[in-house]
Amino acid sequence: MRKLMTLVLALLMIAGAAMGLAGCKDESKIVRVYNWGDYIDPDVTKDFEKETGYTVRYEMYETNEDLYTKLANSNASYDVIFPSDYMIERMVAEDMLAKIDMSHIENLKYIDKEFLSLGYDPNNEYSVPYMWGTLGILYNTKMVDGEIDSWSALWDEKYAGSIIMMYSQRDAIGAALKSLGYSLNSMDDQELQQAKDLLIEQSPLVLGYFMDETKDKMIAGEAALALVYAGDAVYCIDYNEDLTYIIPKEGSNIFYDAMCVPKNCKNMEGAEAFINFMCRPDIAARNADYIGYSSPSTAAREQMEDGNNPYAYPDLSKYKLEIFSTMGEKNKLYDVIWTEVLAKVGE
Ligand code: N2P
Repeated sequence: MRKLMTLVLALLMIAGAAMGLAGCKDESKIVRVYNWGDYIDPDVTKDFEKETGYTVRYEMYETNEDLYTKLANSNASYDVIFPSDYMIERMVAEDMLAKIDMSHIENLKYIDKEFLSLGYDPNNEYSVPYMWGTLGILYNTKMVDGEIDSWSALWDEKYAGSIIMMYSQRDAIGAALKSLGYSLNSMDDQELQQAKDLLIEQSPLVLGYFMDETKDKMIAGEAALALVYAGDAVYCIDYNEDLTYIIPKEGSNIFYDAMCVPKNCKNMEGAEAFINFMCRPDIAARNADYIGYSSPSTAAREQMEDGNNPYAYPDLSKYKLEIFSTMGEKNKLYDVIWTEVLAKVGE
């Protein structure tokens, strides 16, 4: 009996050791990536794993503010994140990002110079451009009377229940500010108050505030108009030819999303390998073709099926476009306005 028990114990120990080995991967071979939803060709991460031997742990967020909150208020650690311009500016100011050794990003040479050293990272130390785009209105030409060219369409009572707003505070408040003729970066309390009132006034007309679900709803014809990023418009128009996209005449936002490394990353080498891979023209081309957003790499665009899509690559000189900058002291006011607006939509 004792012999049998010794054997069982020995077997248990071997099994335990094997499980331990399987459960505990070499940390230096793991790259933790935190990206927006629907913002990559999933096969690209698989190819990265095959080519480099790294394992990608991939998680997604919906907005810049969700990303910020996760990083600022939890112990979560990621190696690569994808904030937009104004959020990069805020994270640099709050010492949340690590400098990237750009000499390790060999494929940075394929990124067009005009996308480097922009205002949010003037010395090009913290960010590597990923995608860019504009904010505008996607609408269904069969559900809307005539052509639309103004933000006011999102406040038109004719379309009550058929208007989708974006679940993103800067974009929603930005659309309201622009339709009032103000800057997207207004720090004026009264202007911000008016923008809030305008969103509250609009709330009975709104089908909902959505992010990635907007695409399915617009493709299915469930709403007539939606506040979207151009990349999502490109994706939807591909599936439903009744849809079209405009940048309103009052002006709008142009955004730049880039790859960054949080200060508490655990694998800088893996982060650099991932970022470098994403800049390789064939990989950048596959990503941009898959998601519909605009690539900052001419070398990638030359390899794309949709590298000259008119909605993704408009003549920018025709539009009044502003880049978001961080709000500093006014970030709290934005949060308050946002909570009040969302509470009204739920009513
Ligand atoms: C993709 C979101 C893209 C982010 N679902 C635009 N800044």
